[in-house]
Amino acid sequence: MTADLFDDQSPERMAQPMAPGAMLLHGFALDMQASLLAAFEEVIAQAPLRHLVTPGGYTMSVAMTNCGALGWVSDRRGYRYQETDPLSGQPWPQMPDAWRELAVRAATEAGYADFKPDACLVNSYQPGAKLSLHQDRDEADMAAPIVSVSLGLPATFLFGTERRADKPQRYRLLSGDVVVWGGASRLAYHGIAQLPDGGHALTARRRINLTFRKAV
Ligand code: MD3
Ligand code: FE
Repeated sequence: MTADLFDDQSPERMAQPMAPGAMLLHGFALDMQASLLAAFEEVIAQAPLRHLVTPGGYTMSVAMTNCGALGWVSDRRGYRYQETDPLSGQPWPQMPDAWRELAVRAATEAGYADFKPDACLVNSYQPGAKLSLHQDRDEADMAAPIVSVSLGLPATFLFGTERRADKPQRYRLLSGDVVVWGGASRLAYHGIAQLPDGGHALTARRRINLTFRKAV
């Protein structure tokens, strides 16, 4: 038994290819969870979590907010990125440096050099919340990947293909997992299955997901 068994080749820190262009970095953010969550509290103090309404008139079960130069919003008029929080009319909170640095490191690890995220969509799931299968196609530059960081309660991630009808694969995402989606996976349909009840030492009855994007 040697110490290097527990370095970055150990199962806890394994890089798992999910599909061409998509990489699951198990536990990549494990040792940063507490500081990431402290910054989360600062972000939501400035731009509170809220349940957006879809263009079709449904209220989303996932609560959302943003930080960075741009934020993703939905309302009866459509989906878009904008520079201000519609609740306050003010710019979104700054993206915490530690968040941006983590996202850039993960993108680099997955083979995407020079990732320059300008938006971070923050999703908060309580038990019962889900995110139906969808594509992320509101970003201008589809060459840039999306990086997601999972914190708190585990979730089942549904990962399909570019065709909505294809049956999605299921992956368990745990607190501290980071996923990078780009290339051939950038326009894959994906979603989160309804969150089961549970408790987590750091987030209680909640799953937080940070998604880093290059919106413009
Ligand atoms: C795969 N969020 O915010 S993150 C979203 O866990 C979103 O909150 C989910 O889907 C969550 O849009 C999943 C993972 C994710 C984000 C973007 C993707 C997966 C993706 C874009 C293309 C393919
Ligand atoms: Fe998405």
